[in-house]
Amino acid sequence: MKLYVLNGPNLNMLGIREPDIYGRQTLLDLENYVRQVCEREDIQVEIFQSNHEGVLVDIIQSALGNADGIVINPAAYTHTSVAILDALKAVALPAVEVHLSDINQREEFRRISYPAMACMAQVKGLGFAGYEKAILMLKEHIGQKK
Ligand code: CA2
Repeated sequence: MKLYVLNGPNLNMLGIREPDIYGRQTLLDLENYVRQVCEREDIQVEIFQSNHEGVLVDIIQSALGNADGIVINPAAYTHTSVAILDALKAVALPAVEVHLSDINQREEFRRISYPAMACMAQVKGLGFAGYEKAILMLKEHIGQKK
């Protein structure tokens, strides 16, 4: 089983700014956490971060034939990107959307998610543990289908 884990714009700033919302750990810490979870669960993983919508679309498209599922934190593109929604629909792989913060408890504009419309679940407000939850959900889902 192989998963793609994608992080969207500004998540490379983790641990550098806004620690009250996003904590003090860095993107590298998050990537190491995800690798550790996947190793424990015997899952292959490729991890990406981009600040560019088109690059995220390209990565999602490249998952077709290369991955069994996608964990995605589209960051701010969550609330704007029909392109990311369409890419997820196009590849039709099982996907779970993750947010470090609880987007329902923040500004009104963060309540809408376009990519979530193509995802089997949305996990929010659990910090790094949300990525573990998403990985385990996908493992169970994909395992059932194989
Ligand atoms: O809670 C999440 O994971 C978000 O996807 C994070 C996005 C935000 O736009 C979404 O509404 C919710 C923002 C990522 C920016 O991350 C930063 C980290 C440190 C400093 C500044 C930004």
